[in-house]
Amino acid sequence: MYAQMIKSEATKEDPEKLAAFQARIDADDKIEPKDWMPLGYRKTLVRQIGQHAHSEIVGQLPEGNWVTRAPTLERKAILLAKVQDEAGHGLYLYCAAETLGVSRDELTEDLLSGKMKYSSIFNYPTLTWADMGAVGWLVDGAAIMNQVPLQRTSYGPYARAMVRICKEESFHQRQGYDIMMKMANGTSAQKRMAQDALNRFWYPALMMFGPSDKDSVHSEQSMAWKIKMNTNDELRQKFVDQTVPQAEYLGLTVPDPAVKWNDKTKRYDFSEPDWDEFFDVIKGNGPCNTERLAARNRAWDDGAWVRDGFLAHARKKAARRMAAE
Ligand code: FAQ
Repeated sequence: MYAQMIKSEATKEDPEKLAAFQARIDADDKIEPKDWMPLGYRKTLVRQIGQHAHSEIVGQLPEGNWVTRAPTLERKAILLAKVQDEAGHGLYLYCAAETLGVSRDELTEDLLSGKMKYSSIFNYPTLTWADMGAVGWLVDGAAIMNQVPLQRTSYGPYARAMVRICKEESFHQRQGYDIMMKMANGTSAQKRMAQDALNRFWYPALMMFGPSDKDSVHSEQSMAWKIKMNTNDELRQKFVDQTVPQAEYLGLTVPDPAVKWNDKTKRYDFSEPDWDEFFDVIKGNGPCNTERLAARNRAWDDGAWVRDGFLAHARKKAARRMAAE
């Protein structure tokens, strides 16, 4: 249905309509589902919101891996709540995408077939309990850095979904930092685990913001449409500036000898991630890509009986209603 809609809309767009649309964006008007919008705007939103939703859903897997092995009942309850929040975020985002004319089933099919992307970060493994701290602190920390500005994004349903998501993400980040505090101030073995988790998650967290600005394909147009509010490099720098002092407070070392406060720029200097690794991961060759997609495909197949049951029930109800009319 989405493909058909794109086809039928893919005629030359009226320059007057385009100019009026851009004027609304420039005036910080919110665009709502029934408003006219350029095809490219709609497509970009479906891509970005869809990828974001998939990231929330696939993002449950690395932490779900530790729910049964959390060290205390309290930690287990907190982690469980966090993972459930991520599922909720996925649902708000799929709903926002649906307002653009794409169905959740279509988006899910594109995730399961590998056609649509999800965040690179979730293709890295979570090897120890300290990784739960690093994920909350760094991964949710990077997610918030990106998503707080998206509360002002031009598409109304996306901006509104983001408000609630950001509130929950900030709790997630704090719970991650709390785990790191506990471990960094624990036994020397625990501190080593915390440092090891920081070592492994630092660069993948920096990659979450996307390729460097010179290699970003969509930033310029997405920023003109206020689908993105900042460039990838701007947000990455803000994240480094916020996170380095937090690592120092923990007594941990960021695994980059080039990290240094720059008095002239009033920012931290740091090394770029390995972009070859990033592009390889988003092509499907990261350490856990196969495992993650297999897990989501299994969940979809295992849930078929629930979907079939609901559909059969809905059909039966509709048939009864028609017979009564
Ligand atoms: N991973 O031209 P750009 C979370 C792709 S939520 C994979 O710069 P754009 C919560 C990009 O799609 C994390 N692919 O792209 C949580 C494009 O390829 P395409 C998700 C990436 O869209 C925490 C190509 O590279 N957050 O973590 C990545 O303008 C803990 C060129 O890049 C969002 O989705 C990447 N990291 O900027 C859950 C936020 N970066 O599509 C569980 C919304 C780039 O042409 C546990 N999204 N690519 O084939 C955005 O802000 C943007 O989409 C960016 C990328 C900034 C991610």
